[in-house]
Amino acid sequence: KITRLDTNQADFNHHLDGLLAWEGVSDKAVNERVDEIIAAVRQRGDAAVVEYTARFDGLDVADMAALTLDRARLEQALERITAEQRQALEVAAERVRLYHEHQRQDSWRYTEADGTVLGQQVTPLDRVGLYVPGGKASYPSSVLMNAIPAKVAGVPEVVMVVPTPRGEINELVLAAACLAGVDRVFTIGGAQAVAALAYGTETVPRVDKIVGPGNIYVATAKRAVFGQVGIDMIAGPSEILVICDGQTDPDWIAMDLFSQAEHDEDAQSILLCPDAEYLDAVEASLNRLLGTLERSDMVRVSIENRGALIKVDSLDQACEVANRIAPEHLELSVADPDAMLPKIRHAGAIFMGRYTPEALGDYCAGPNHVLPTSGTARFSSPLGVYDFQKRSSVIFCSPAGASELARTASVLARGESLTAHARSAEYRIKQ
Ligand code: HSO
Ligand code: ZN
Repeated sequence: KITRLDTNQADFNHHLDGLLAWEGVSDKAVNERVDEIIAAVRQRGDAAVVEYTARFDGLDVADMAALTLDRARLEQALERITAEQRQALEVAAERVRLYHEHQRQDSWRYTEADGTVLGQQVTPLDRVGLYVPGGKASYPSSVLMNAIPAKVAGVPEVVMVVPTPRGEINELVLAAACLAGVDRVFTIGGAQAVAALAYGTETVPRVDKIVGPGNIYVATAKRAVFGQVGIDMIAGPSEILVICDGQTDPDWIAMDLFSQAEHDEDAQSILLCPDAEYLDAVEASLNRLLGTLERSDMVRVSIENRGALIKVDSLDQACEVANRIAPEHLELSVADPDAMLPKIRHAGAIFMGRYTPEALGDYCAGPNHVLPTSGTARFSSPLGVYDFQKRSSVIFCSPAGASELARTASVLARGESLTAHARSAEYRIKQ
């Protein structure tokens, strides 16, 4: 049974907090294992990666060459999938590319009256590593969402790692990598793959940033190598919050809630609506449709443990609750979503109206599906081109400008007792 709440019940805030609570996993035993693996890869490079791959993925190969796929192999994957799958991947890739083109930041500069030029130079990262999980959570759509923004940013080399337990390769993942412009793939995974990307081995090139989701070993390894390389956010379980005015087909809303629940037993699906009878109708739809799902066992756990149907007083109040939750995905399944939009301050992605289920955004609308989870939409943004670009400040003083600035710098430097700073500036003062 799904949790039912009402914002008017006395202990509502307490219940909501309990529902939202989610501990970012950090496990001492896992930390130790991961540190060991990272140390081994740093010391012994390829040999350690090959050993761990044999042990964890049951892949007995002689060397890293056997775990390397080049562009030709990726193109082969495009030939192996069905024409329908290829076309769908192509449509998605193109739409994601077009959307992200809008995010590209350009360098800028301006010139002051005395001729001094100030600006910002934007450059892409040199090399990015993309982690793709193996097994059930190996999503071709995530390959597109991670690799395309990097390529749009102008990253010359995107290196992907994906574990292939017992040699099982997901051709759709490779085909997506091909379309997204991934340059090289290594069929390795786990903490050993993260370590190889962070420090480099004889075969795996050292990258500047590692992105992409993974299990607890991967997340722990990413945390451990942060600083040596950049990382994206460490994602928590997926979440959806739906605000409905009570006029959308309840089956549609039920399935939208299920679509998050089927990702993970810890995934969270919540519905806010001012109409209690409508909540009854959605609950009936949930109960009727649950058994028809492929992953009904997982969905049931997720819905029963972390799902909720919440009666609110008004759509305005729903917006307030939404801002408190700061959900990863927010559906505004209402007649006039544009009127509500200005009231939403914290959400990773906002899906407007009855015809914009999250699933369309997950695959092919265009915006990124890598979004801030667990309330972090309060301070962070979807993965984007800007995550693969960095900025350098540019300062070009004219002689006249330097002379003026030096007077200010000199005073401040002497105030800090840094006389070399002061004298360095003073040399530029025109006598
Ligand atoms: N909803 C997931 C993304 C995804 N959905 C991939 C399907 N495939 C991110 O929250
Ligand atoms: Zn999804």
